[in-house]
Amino acid sequence: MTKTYGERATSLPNKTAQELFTLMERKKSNLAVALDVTTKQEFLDIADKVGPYICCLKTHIDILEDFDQDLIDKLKKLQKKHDFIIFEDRKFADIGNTVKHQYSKGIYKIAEWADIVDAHAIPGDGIITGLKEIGLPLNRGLLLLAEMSSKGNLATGAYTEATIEMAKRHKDFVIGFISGKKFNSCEELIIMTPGISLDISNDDLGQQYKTPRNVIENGSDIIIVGRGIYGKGKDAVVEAQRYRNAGWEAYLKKFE
Ligand code: S5P
Repeated sequence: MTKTYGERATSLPNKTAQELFTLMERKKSNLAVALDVTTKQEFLDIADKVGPYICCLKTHIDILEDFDQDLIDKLKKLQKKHDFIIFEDRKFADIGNTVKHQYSKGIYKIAEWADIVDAHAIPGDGIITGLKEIGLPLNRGLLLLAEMSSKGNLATGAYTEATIEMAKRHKDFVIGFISGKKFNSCEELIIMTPGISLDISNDDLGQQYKTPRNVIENGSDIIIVGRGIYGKGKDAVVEAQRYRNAGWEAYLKKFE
């Protein structure tokens, strides 16, 4: 039988994962916004607008041209105001010792403010062990990229299978996957899916889009939407509501 987000929250070992599923149920939202803008002003403005409708704000902190500590302070205030999880989409991909530093040091100090980060499985288990040393004491969570949305990507077949096995060996810290579908052998893990649009099927740089309905039917838990919400000529509030409703209706359909 399909479990609700709230029911699943109680059985998850990781605190961030529990919090995420609890707040999804509370806010009735499975929408994550991918906030890929390059100035602080735009970033904070859109985050404040979409905040009421999202369960998660996904960042690429290194694309901001005027990044500073004030941005992080303001982001944390918005997180308190609107109640969402912060996911820094850093896509770590190096040996354990290097990713440990990338996660905790440098100018971004990601571990201090991001509840969730993600990593490629390509370096092997050491990448998880390294990130875990920093993240687990802070109750953070990690997603592995088991699949990608872009045309011609190599995260398929045996690579995807090996990524799933790697996640299963680190269930205290790995809370789920970036992928387009649920995997049978680990149904409790969270599936977050990018490449979502209600209007178009691709961009001109290899991105491929599916609808919220498509991916939630395939077992996705959270839809990640970027330009569909704040792209040129869009009203971010209107679009956030539209995607939030589409995501939530697709989720409710599973119980009919
Ligand atoms: O396979 C992937 C994985 C990720 S995390 N494909 C993706 O598009 N992403 C991210 O999702 C990407 O980095 C971007 O931040 C977001 C999609 O943005 P959109 O504007 O195409 O919706």
